[in-house]
Amino acid sequence: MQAYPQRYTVTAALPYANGPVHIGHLAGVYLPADIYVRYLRAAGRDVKFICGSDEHGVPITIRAQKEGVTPQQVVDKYHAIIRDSFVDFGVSFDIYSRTSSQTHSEVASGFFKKLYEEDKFIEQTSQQYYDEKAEQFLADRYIVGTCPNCGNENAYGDQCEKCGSSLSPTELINPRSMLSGNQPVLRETKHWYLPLDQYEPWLREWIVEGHKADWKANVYGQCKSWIDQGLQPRAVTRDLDWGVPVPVAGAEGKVLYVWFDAPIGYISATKDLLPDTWETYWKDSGTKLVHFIGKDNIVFHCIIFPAMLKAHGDYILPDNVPANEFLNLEGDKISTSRNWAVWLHEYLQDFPGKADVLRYVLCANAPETKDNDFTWKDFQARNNNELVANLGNFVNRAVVLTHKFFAGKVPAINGELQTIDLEALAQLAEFPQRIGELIDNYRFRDALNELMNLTRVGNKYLAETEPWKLIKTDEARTGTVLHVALQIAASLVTLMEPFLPASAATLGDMLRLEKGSWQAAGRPDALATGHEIGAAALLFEKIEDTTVEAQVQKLLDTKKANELANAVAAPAKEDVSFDDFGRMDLRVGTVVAAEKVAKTKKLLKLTVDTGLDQRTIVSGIAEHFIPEALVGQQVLVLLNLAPREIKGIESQGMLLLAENADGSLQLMQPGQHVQPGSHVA
Ligand code: B3M
Ligand code: ZN
Repeated sequence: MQAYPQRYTVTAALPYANGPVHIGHLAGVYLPADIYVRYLRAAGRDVKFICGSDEHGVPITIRAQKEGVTPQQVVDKYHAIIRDSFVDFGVSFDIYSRTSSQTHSEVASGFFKKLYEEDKFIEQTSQQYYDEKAEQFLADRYIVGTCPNCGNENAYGDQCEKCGSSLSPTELINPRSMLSGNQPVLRETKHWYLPLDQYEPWLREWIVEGHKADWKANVYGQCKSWIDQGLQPRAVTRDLDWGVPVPVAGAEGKVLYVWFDAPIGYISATKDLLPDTWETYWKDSGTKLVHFIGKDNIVFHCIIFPAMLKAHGDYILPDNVPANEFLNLEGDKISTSRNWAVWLHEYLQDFPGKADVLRYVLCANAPETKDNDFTWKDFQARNNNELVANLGNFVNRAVVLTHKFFAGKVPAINGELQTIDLEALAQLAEFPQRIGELIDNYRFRDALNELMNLTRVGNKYLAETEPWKLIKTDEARTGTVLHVALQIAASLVTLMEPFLPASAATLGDMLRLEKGSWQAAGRPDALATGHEIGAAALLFEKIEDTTVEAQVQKLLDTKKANELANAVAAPAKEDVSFDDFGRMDLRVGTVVAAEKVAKTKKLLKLTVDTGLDQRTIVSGIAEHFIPEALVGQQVLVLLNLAPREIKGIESQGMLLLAENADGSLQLMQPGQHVQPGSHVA
């Protein structure tokens, strides 16, 4: 028997409460964490699953400014949306707390104070960017400029999102303030720094020597390269008015850096959950601490937070940090600002009751070792070919046939089991351990694939024994077959649950079976002979082409909206004199007739009442306007454009139109009815 830790503390990155959560968050962090925890619980281990909203820091205050509300209103709004999404997707936290809580402020403050009193920080006055107009120091994301490494003009003061390099504000070329757009000036300010350089030898030993074998290659690799580059002291305070105040005299107007306070949020949330026993989950060496995060958070969880814990001295260190890579969406990086995402709350509006389908697809295609792509085609294919045709089909056949041939009661085994039965049961017996080991090793995709292999075993067994035919010749043997098939189905109630909790519960109802322990899941006697099962229900249903096409269209619309929003206006033309302009005779006219010009795609022939006359104007707008709809419309006309012949028609003027970046056209019209012939100037 393998020795397991006495208990587990499992954390999932605290999402910033500055926006809803999307499929990238779920695939990268919350789903693997939830699968892990649900499995541990089923295996009878003592585990606490901790999360909450990260409600401090510049991402929140910037959002507040954008929405014109207070930071508190921002976090209240998004905390609720995020919390509900997690509930809806079955992410089974033991607590979902928030860093604006009283407990958190006490714990974070106390943590800082202890380090401060024990002289673990360096105090340093330095020059930092200050916005004179906004009268504020510019922390992190309040400052943007050109990345010195890749030339990205919109790099942040702490990080370039294009090339991923970590920056300090003074490295930016042409820095500008996010508040006023002005060029900031340097001013002196005092801050406290965690001297990471002093922890370098220890970190090297702990990570490079200690965790080379058991941490994921992507995580280990990032840590090693950080350490190899040499660690610098890192400021843990900021000049901001939103956050946990620095609990030291002379630090007015300063708060803890969000990346100092947020990971302590794991501790304070545990304290909220277990006011009396939280310390065992953080200080007892029998506890295994595991952080689930996305790859952009690796340095904070593997280097900075461990150094903080080490400096404090009372705490255990993470045993593992199984960070995932990124999930892309239809070939493009998921982006909140570009609205290039599938938002969890919106998904459930479009696919009510189908949280498990998304869980399945995101786990089957999880970015465990490299960035991966989510596409709606793949979503549909996995649902239809794997969930419906494999898992759902197996369960459905076993349950429906039991109702049909044996009045919904588990039939007895009649006579000796045959080789084919024994083989199926022997295979069944191996799955719990096989799937469990993969989950224990953070290999969730492989674990899910094994679960599907078990349903393949079930389907193959039914395909080979053909109970639907066998019943005509041998009812007793048919009973044996369905008995065996039902045992496989019964094991799924437990083995599916970490991945597909809602469907596992539905299957449990169908079989009238409570989920059991992980270890017992492969046994051949989960359902006793004579046990009456419940009605068959559909676990999964086919997703049609039109449904996924609508989702793809939604993304295309987003792309188009982004292009329009980002379109740059064409450069200005050369100056013209007032006299030149004055020579143009611009008038208001009314369209009195309109028709397509025969044998052309683009041309319309319009008759316009100009107040002086009724004249013909040929205009290349046939792809944008229906002729009938133009009749009666007022338009602006350049009257004295020299007449020219177009397709044999003399055009005597020109209509004024505005052209959008996407090429669509809009008539220029007076806001109210104007007498035809009125001058425009
Ligand atoms: N809120 C960053 C993020 O959402 C941050 C994680 C904190 S975990 C302590 O990516
Ligand atoms: Zn860059």
